[in-house]
Amino acid sequence: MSVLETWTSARLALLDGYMHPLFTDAWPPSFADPCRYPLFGGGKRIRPLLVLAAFEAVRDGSPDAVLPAAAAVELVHTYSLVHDDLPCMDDDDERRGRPTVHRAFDEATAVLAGDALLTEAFRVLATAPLPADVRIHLVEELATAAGYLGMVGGQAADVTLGASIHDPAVLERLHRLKTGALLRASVRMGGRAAGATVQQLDALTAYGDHVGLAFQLADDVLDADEAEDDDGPPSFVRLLGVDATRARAIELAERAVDAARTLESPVLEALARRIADRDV
Ligand code: GRG
Repeated sequence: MSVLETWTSARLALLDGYMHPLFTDAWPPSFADPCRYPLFGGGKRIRPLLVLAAFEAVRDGSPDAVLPAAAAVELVHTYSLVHDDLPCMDDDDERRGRPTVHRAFDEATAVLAGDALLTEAFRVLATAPLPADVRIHLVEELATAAGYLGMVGGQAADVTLGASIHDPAVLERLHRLKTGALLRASVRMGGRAAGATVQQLDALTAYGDHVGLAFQLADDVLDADEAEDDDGPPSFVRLLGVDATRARAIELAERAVDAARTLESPVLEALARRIADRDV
């Protein structure tokens, strides 16, 4: 096992231990199922791993105090996928090789499960064993990245502009919000929870900016087949081609690696490379 794999499996076990009791008590009892189904449905947990890696880049010792923040970003990410799959958005029948939540349950239940996942993120974050002023900053980071000024804004741009985008700079702006903002916030939240200095937070922010866009470029490379379909979503592969899109992802990952080096974090370095060159 590589150093990254060893680190990742230990952190995923901690995270799972923290997240497993979520959405167990419910009334009606059946409402726990559509909430747990996407949350424990095979996600890669990239965002919480970034929270933990950023925290550990700044502070030695146990990462227990940051587990609620790591869970919170995964909860927001999971809600976004549930709502993105709905008939009124992408109308997808499958995600991660299984029926989407509205297919496995029904549409109203999927809307409500997404709502519950999003709201639970902020309840969990508020319970983190961190000083109150730090928790407030984390709430602000997550709300900004997830909402009007971040992921939801990016999704609104996607819904509104969609296939009319022909300029890579416009597509980049959209994706810096739609997918990049939550990844960037993940590293910033880890850093802020650990008490990062201004310099450390700047390095983490640069890292998060580069990794946030590299993630989407890599996603477009993975979905390169869709770019050949005239009705497919706007993508970097369609505008730049596969080779240039992959090259840009690698270039951004190397810039993230430079930022990780200033933080002396081999885990952040390895994560940046893995995100830009992933095969799932
Ligand atoms: C509906 C408010 C609202 C927002 C949706 C992020 C987003 C906005 C939609 C996701 C659409 C999508 C599939 C974008 C491609 C990049 C992406 C976020 C992929 C999924 O993330 P992974 O690979 O997912 O981290 P897993 O399955 O590992 O959790």
